[in-house]
Amino acid sequence: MIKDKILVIGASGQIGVELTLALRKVYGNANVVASDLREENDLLKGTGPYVSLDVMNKEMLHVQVIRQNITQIYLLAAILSATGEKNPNLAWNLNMQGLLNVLDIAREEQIHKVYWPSSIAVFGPTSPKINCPQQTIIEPITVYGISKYAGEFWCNYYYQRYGVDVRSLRYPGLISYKSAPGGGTTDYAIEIFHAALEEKIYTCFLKEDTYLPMMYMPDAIKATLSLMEAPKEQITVRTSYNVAAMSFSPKEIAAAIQQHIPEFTIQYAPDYRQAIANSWPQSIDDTAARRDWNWKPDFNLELMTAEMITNLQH
Ligand code: NAD
Ligand code: AKB
Repeated sequence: MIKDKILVIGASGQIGVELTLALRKVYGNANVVASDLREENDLLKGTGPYVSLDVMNKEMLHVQVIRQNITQIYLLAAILSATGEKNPNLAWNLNMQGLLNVLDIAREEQIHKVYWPSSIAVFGPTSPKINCPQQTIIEPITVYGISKYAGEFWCNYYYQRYGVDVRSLRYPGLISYKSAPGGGTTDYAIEIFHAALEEKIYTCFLKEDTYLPMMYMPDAIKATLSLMEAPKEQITVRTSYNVAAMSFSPKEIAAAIQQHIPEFTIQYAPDYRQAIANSWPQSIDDTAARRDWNWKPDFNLELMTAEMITNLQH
């Protein structure tokens, strides 16, 4: 049996840190190589190999894949929705070229599996708002959403044409306490916890009734590992799977936090991110993920809030 050797690209980011640690538990520390453009995250230090790597430099990436005998690649390097609107060209270039570099190398080196996350940002104002289906009208209005939707079809293309086993999830907004978020519209749902514990007041950049699909990081890691471990014949979606856990508004998460910190207050000053949030669905239908690889989340708003507060207090 060939032992898997994994390369995580973008390992110092919000998902990368936790996914790298989770993969190291499953595959062994030495078999998961973390890489990023920026320096190694403190939580990764001493837990396994780290290389400095720019996914835009295809030659350097190729050398690392060969040198390290890589058999699986997890590509997490991207520019998210809010930062993307400030620099659309940069977002398009990184999000597209980074993916194409990885897919090409995966094809040439016969990499066993590739993981690449998409997002609920693929959906646009014409998509259904409630329980947005897997397949529906998809007309994104952000450069991030456009790049994710195009990326989904590149994944499907490399699978259909070259047999590259690339798998993908449309993550909702991810909430976590270990590493900071990287410039998304859903980042408010993390900032609010830090503000509640430190200043006891939070000024939210979205309106109080803005519902968005969200997920606690342990569920996102569970979904990712389940998808990647599922037998190939069970994967029926080769663009990207909808995955859902919870949906709430700023007003509702503030109320959940007040259950633990009664003196906490929230005020609202919507900015350019409101238009991005308005274009996304409020909730997502993830029937295909539940059917194909038994997806089921563990955390709702109350459980996630209790865990976030406990963990941030320590
Ligand atoms: P992040 O911004 O926290 O992390 C991305 C990492 O990629 C950073 O550490 C950054 O230094 C690195 N990076 C940037 N350019 C690079 C380059 N040229 N070469 C190598 N590394 C580079 O992002 P994240 O939140 O961890 O997101 C990871 C992936 O998941 C992205 O594709 C994102 O679109 C997707 N996603 C995230 C969320 C979320 O809520 N966090 C939701 C949906 C989808
Ligand atoms: C963002 O807000 O850009 C991300 C996402 C939902 O893709 N968190």
